[in-house]
Amino acid sequence: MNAGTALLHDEEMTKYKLLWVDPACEIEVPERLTASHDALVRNGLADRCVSVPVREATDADILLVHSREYLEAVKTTPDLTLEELQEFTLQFGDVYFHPNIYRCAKLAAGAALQLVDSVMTGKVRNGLALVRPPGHHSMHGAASGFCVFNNVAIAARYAKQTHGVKRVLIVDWDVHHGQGVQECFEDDPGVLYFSWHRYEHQKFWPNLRESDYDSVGKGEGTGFNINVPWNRVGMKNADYLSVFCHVLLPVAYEFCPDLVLVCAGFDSAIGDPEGQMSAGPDIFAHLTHLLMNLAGGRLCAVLEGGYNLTSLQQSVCQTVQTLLGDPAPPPENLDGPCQSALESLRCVRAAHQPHWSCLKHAAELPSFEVSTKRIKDEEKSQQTAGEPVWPEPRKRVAPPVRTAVVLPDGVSLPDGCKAFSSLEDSDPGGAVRTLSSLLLLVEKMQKNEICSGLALVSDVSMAMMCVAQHTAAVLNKRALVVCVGGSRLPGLITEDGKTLLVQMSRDEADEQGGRCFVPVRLKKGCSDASGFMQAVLGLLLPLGYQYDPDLVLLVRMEGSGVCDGAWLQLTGLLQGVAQGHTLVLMQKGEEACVAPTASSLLGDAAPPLGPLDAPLAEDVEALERLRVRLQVDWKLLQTTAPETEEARSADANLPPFV
Ligand code: X5A
Ligand code: ZN
Repeated sequence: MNAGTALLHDEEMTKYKLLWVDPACEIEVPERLTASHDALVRNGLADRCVSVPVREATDADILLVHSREYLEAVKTTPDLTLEELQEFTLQFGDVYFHPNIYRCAKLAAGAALQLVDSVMTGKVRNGLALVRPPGHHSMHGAASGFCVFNNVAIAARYAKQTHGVKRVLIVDWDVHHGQGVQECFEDDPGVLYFSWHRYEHQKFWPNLRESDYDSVGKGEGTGFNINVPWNRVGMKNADYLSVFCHVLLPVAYEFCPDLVLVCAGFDSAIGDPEGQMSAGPDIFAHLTHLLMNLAGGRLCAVLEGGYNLTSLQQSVCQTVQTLLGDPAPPPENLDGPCQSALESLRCVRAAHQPHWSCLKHAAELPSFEVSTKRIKDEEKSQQTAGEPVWPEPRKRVAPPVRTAVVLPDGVSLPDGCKAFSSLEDSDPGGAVRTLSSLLLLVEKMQKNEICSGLALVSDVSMAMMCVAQHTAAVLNKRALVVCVGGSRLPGLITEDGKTLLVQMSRDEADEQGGRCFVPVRLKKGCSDASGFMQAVLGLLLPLGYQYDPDLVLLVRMEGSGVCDGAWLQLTGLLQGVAQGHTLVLMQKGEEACVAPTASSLLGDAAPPLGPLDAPLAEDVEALERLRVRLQVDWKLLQTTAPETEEARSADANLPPFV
């Protein structure tokens, strides 16, 4: 079972604040930390975490990233007078100093290091460090944007040096560009830095040319820096998810990190005065979940920004509850990405197309000028829309039973699972009993009494058909049926829109599919992990998110050929939809797969797949054709904006918060 979630917090880090008037800095307040921590306590989440003490970063730790001169300069600040502090602050941008900030900055960086130690030694699986000051803006020789030491950059260097980590992925979902992190690792192929950020064609702070999509890294590190500029405010859940599915995740899986660090800023959530975005706090459950099967689950999140205290605490709770392994809530308001997001998506994919084989088929840079007319449109729509309001996220209740299994006699019960059966005596182990157990299991999943299920059956196609029909016709619920392997399927799936069937299998007869049937045909079937993952990340996940099913029925056909690693990634990732209500059906004879699948359903991370090779060119082309055909109905599959003037100005007519 998963080894727990660390929470790092120390009241000392609330003990500095802005001592003079500076409108640019007044939002960075001690209450950011107290509100976040109080919310975790109030929701019973802090108690479920392993509390890890914070320490001060040493000079040697800080010098991993910063210059000696800068460190020595910061060391003088505790003894400065108020006037001298103000004077000292003036040499940097959008930051303030305080007599106690040096101490807090050492604790913030030290907290990140303690978290890395806890995760790398296996004391915990993952964790969150609640820290102030934040870190991602601070540079080799300068403070910036409320940041003094670059907590996450120091943690990445430290992980490489102390724990022999070879590849670190840094995901910066803060709404600002972590230019300090970019600067630090620009030429380092061992650290893949991903950042999305409000940019507005360089009109938003820190207003840097090098925050744009075409800064892809330098020298050896070319391709290992990914910037996604948001050129409009008001980005929503769909915009964020589509960038994860079509850029970050494919590249991250190809890179195969040993450790994931998150610059966890929550100013990218709705209500934040800096970000002005419209993604709900619930999106952080999904962003977190989608990263939790990388690096064997080794994920360290470190707080960066987040200035609306309500939005901040809700987002922090969503993140921690997901780290703890609770199923994610259904994502709200998933329409398609907006035109501006699609334009950014296309640019990023085009810029990285030479560097990542998962992007080999990405469209080229748009032929039109990306910025000129757009800026005028944006100026028009920058009227203030008032404070956005959003509902408080629903309380996420984990069902009393996590994973129930229906197994034939003689197959041992995997640790942590509950044996499940509909009847106590008649026909034990028989086909009828197995089926009635499955139907009852699905009903209990829909009542949220059981989260997920696993069954080993003698006729997997028949079981799939029965469960799918029952779910649609009797329970009146929507099922996403994912069929791994197998040949041509009987016409089982109803055309009532209650069932969406995706079949991933070997290239066979040319089948068109339809609205309810998506045949994903791969040359080598499911045995090629690269092609398989490409299909899962770029096609199946966005489809699943957009379809928003009540149940995922994951069917492993006999002789599917899927490799264990890819199968477990699929099982893990799919639990992000349908609130983790996944029922896995496997054919008798696949006993060896029961325990690892059960472990994934229980919330354990899948083992890393290893760096992925390039998928077969024909598979890439086939998937691309399928994506293009389906994107008409499923907008989350879009990766480019239509190049018409009409479509391009569509966003500008929307009020900022919809
Ligand atoms: C960590 C962070 C924001 C700085 C904004 C300056 N910094 N205008 O979110
Ligand atoms: Zn920020």
